[in-house]
Amino acid sequence: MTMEIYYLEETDSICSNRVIVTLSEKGITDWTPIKMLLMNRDQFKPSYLAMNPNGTVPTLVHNGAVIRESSLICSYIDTLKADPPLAPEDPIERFHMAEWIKLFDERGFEACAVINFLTKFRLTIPREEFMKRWKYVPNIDRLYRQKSVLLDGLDSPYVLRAIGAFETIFRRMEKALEDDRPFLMGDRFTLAETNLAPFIKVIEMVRFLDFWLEPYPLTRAWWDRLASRPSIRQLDEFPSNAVAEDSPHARAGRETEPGFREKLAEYRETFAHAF
Ligand SMILES: N[C@@H](CCC(=O)N[C@@H](CS)C(=O)NCC(=O)O)C(=O)O
Repeated sequence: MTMEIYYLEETDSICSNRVIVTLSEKGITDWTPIKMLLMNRDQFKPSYLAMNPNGTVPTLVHNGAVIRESSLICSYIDTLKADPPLAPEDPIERFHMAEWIKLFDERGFEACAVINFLTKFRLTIPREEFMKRWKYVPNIDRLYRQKSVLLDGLDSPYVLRAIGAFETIFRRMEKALEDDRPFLMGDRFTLAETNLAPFIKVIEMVRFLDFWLEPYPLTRAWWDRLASRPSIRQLDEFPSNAVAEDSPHARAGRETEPGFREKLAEYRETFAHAF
């Protein structure tokens, strides 16, 4: 049996880290790491595109079979070994978990990418790097989003969209956690956690998490529980971590915070009815 994982080993690589956290929680160590670098445009090399025509990372290859899409890769990993199970036993609850993951895929991913682009990528990486990369991006949605956020910063409409996505996620989490359950699906840590934690990590890296979660104390406590797990703690050992106060994420976050807080207040005032 062989298992290769093409991934980015960086603290803010949200989709790769979903897979890394899931593997750690399952205690699976017999896999071959194939590290990619977006700045080298590894994701657009013909041999990679032949496996993953989306030109995105991660990709898992198990005994020659290719599995794409981080949330599907995590579900696949959970089937490889029974213990510990990362999904509820009850079939209905399994669908409820899938509903969370769908929300994180459909809205959380874009929102998290926007926060990364608005802060670290916009303020610390030369624009020319992106100009070179944009020539290859095979997906028009991704291209327009990246350009809009890098060129227009806080004025990009994607910023308010990103705020809205996380506000929806946090409001729903706060409600789900009202019955004192430690994790989204109850007593068991599941794929709902492995699929969301890397996104929250980025918000923490740019130092937005403390003020953003002020109205969501149960979600805050949920994150504190997760952050102490070895599977999540290891992310701080990867390159581009933001442990230091002068790290690119911390610096770019501090610079963006005042304008971002205004946008968050604007969203909360205008969309108080949204859920
Ligand atoms: N829906 C995909 C999205 C993967 C994705 O977009 N990954 C980013 C890195 S976090 C990427 O590969 N970006 C390529 C680029 O920006 O050119 C998944 O969940 O696997």
